[in-house]
Amino acid sequence: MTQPLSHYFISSGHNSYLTGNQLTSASGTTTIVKCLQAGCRVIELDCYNGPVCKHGGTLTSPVDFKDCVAAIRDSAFVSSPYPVIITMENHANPDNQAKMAAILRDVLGDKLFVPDPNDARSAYLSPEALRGKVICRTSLKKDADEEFKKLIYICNSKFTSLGEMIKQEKVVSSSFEESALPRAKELGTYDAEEDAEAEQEKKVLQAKLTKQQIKLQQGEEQGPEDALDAGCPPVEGSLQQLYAYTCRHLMRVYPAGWRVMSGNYNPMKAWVRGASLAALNWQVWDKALRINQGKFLDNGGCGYVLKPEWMRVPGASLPSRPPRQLTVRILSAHKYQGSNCWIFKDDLFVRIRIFGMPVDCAVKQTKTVSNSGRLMDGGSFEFDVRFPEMAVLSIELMDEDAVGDADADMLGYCSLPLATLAEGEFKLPMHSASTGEPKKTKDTWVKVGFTFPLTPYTGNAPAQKRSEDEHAQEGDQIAKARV
Ligand SMILES: [Ca+2]
Ligand SMILES: [Ca+2]
Repeated sequence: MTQPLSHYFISSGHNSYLTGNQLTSASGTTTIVKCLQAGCRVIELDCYNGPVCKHGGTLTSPVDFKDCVAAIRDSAFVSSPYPVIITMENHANPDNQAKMAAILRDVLGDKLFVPDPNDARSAYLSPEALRGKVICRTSLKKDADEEFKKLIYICNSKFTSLGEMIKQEKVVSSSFEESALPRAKELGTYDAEEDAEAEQEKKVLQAKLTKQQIKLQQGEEQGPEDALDAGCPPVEGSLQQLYAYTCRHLMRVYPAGWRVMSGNYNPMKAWVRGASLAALNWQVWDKALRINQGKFLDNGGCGYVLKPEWMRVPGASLPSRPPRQLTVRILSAHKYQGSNCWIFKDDLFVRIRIFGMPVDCAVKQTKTVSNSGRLMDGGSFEFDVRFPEMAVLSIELMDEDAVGDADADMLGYCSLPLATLAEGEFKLPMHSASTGEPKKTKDTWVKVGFTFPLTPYTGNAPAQKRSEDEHAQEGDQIAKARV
């Protein structure tokens, strides 16, 4: 934990002062406490005169800035000793910034990190050097209050080109809305797939909104001032350029404004670009939070995971390497059916997904056992994995619906970082798809066997029967993965 902050992925929250949706929910401190306890290390506060925190331009009720800071003080180091970053979307005037500075000093006391004014800031300090501290991040306008300025260690800047971003002498930080992420040609089809999924989610969401919600959404404020507008043409470049920026500076990605029910984008989209902070709404548990949970199980759940070496050394680029073969055997799965002893039992199948670098993403599933709640010998599934240090393995226990896979219900899941996967047979505890909390192992479980030899898989083994097409497709993907 002795490398600069920018060398780590850091578990992050978005609009952390909201307790529910983005339009009408109450502001408060429950989400702040919940995510700090789960290891999240970045709390976002939208600050207005008062000083209060609220979602500007919506019917969300405000909460005192002071209450938020006190909640951060009380829960910051319950789950991890490593630094907590308060990222402030600052809409407060200089007088209120002075009040905020006084509150930060009073409430946090010696937990507040006050940067050394003589530090040239050519690199960020490490999580170890900042252990037990709360750090402030925001963008500073020219008329910013002097006392407030003194407390800001991570300064947000707005860029319109990667070249301009890389040249910065002092370490800075920048924010990007999920749809305005820098485009890298190496991620072409991956982005298209993620965009299509987001577009689909948006359609479903828009259809569900009430008239009042649509009205509110249309009147919504124009996102943070320090971020590139979603309307701007995206910054273009290569992964190598992106890593040249992100290995020194802190990049933050946040959910699109249309996600008014507090849903999320896939954080892997941010991490593959080297972004340290993939800010997520923690108010509603979803796929993105499941992936985030798996990723940050690594490194003792402290909220910081070191980036792969090829992302953090000067001149870094995605290496080309042969895959390793991961085999997942589904030995059995079980969901307790209660006193329901003959009709309408669950139709179980297990879905296995890998979220990671584009070339490694994959999904496979077992057959379905109808009306039983019990699945025996689900079979063996092979995956070629090139970048396990990035990947999250998701084992999902599903109940098939008459309509098909798209409507299948998730009965439980287990997300694991591939970086530290152990070989052997395990009875995996399942987590609730709607809360992320572990379920009772006696009622719901999946028994699995993992093998993941260190030696690269050469692709010639007879066990792996693959069509010509698959080989050709893989060749394309490798070509795309190379920088
Ligand atoms: Ca915000
Ligand atoms: Ca069913």
